[in-house]
Amino acid sequence: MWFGVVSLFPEMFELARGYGVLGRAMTAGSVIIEVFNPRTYTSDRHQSVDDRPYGGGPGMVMLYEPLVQAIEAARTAAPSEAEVVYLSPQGQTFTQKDAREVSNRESMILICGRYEGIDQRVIERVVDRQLSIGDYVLSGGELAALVVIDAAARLLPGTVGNQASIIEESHLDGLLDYPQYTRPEIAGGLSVPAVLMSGDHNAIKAWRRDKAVEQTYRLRPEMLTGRKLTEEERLALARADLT
Ligand code: 9WO
Repeated sequence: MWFGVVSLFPEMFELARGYGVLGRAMTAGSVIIEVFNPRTYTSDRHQSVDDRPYGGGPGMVMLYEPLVQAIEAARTAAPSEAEVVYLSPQGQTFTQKDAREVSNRESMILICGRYEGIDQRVIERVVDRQLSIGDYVLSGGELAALVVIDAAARLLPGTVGNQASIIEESHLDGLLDYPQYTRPEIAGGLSVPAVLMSGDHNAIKAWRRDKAVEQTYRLRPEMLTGRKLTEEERLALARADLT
């Protein structure tokens, strides 16, 4: 998948190449990140990319022209028509469903703002959609863009470690993960649940599904109240004495 990223800090995306699943996907070429720096598209002697806000107030606002030219360059370089997404706290919250949807695309353009934001006319003229990764303010959109790229990259077929864990994960869709254990058998005075040592794969599967439902109910009940429970989930909660 191809990501065109518009950012004043291209090095932040090169860093990703060095680490883990996303790094390997970049090295293997299944994820291509091409950065377009608005600084390249300035016309004044100081290569200005920002200016003071009309109406006054603190900080600076990213200029329309360099930003739109960088976005146009990204559009031209994209292998297919790409949606233009602005990472901002004003967007809808990015979810696992969005990650899956992004991973099914061939290309996407991500705009990373800096300073106090970008000229509103960029949003009106070229941005298709705003996405937020959560309700907090960062110092720029780059880390949010990397979150979107990372979440989509690990879902791409051929990404190392992909298949088995992704299938397992989508099987327990909308639920938190079940508890995991590894050696030794006793750690901190706590034993591994006996069922996991039993070798009974059906019992292990059932236990994990029960625990996923139970953990979700206990830790993030709103993830369940937002939708209808499946019969399996209702039974799991009953077994845990939670309903
Ligand atoms: C700064 C600011 C200062 C005074 C009054 C209002 C203000 N708003 C902002 C602001 O939102 N700055 C943003 C910094 C401008 C766009 C890039 N920045 C950003 C993106 N911060 N946080 C995000 C972000 C993106 C996606 N998901 C969560 C947060």
